Amino acid sequence: MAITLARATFGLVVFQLSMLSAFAIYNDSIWVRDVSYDDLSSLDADNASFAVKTELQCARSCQGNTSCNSFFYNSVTKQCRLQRYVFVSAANSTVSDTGSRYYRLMSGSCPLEEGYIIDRLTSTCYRPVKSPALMWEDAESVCGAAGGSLAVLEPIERLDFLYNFFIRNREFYSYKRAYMIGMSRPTGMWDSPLPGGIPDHVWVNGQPVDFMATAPYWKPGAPDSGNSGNIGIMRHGKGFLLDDAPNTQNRRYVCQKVYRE
Ligand SMILES: [Ca+2]
Repeated sequence: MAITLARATFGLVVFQLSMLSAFAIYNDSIWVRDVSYDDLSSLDADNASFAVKTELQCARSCQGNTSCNSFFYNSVTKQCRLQRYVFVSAANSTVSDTGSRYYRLMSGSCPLEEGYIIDRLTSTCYRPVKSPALMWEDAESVCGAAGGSLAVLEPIERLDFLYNFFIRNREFYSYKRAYMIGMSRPTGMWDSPLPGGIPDHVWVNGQPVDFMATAPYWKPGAPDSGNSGNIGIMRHGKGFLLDDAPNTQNRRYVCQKVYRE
């Protein structure tokens, strides 16, 4: 892919990467503009917008806030809006805002062009993979070969980030196209100290799933697939929620890696 570099004033680096343009600050963090969001802004109310004179100042504000992973800057109204959650395309949570531009963080450890989305708050990046769909074990191998694993979504901030990514990006928003995550039941059987048994799902890092902590993010009634529910998935229902499912078919999946500044 051709990348053209041009020196600009104040030590900024401006370049074009396919449909993306970008600028760098502090020599190591690069904020990439996604032109598909030109003249759009976020409906998110969690981060109020504020006035700054330049998009570079907006970028610096984002960089100084570890819960900020992207930002909108409007050069007409001078409004800067920091975003925890990330847009990648075909957003369904944006509103028209003439003059607004959207920027995401570029990282050598989690390349945008490979489909990674970055969560600085938990020092994690994720890569939702649509194709080829794989069996759970093969998906885990692919994620491992990339230096990570299938997505481990505790502590809860991780689950919150990925949930909010899915519900903001329509191209991922399909009930039939569930995404496998790094949750499984290695024993293959529900532990049964109680009548009917209780679920014994674990994350791929060995930690048991905390069903109390994650309860708001489960499909109502789930886990509900009994002895066949051997893997964890996320899919569209009322939100984009956790479910358990039989490990019997190829599915989409979400890899994760450690993000380093
Ligand atoms: Ca289920």
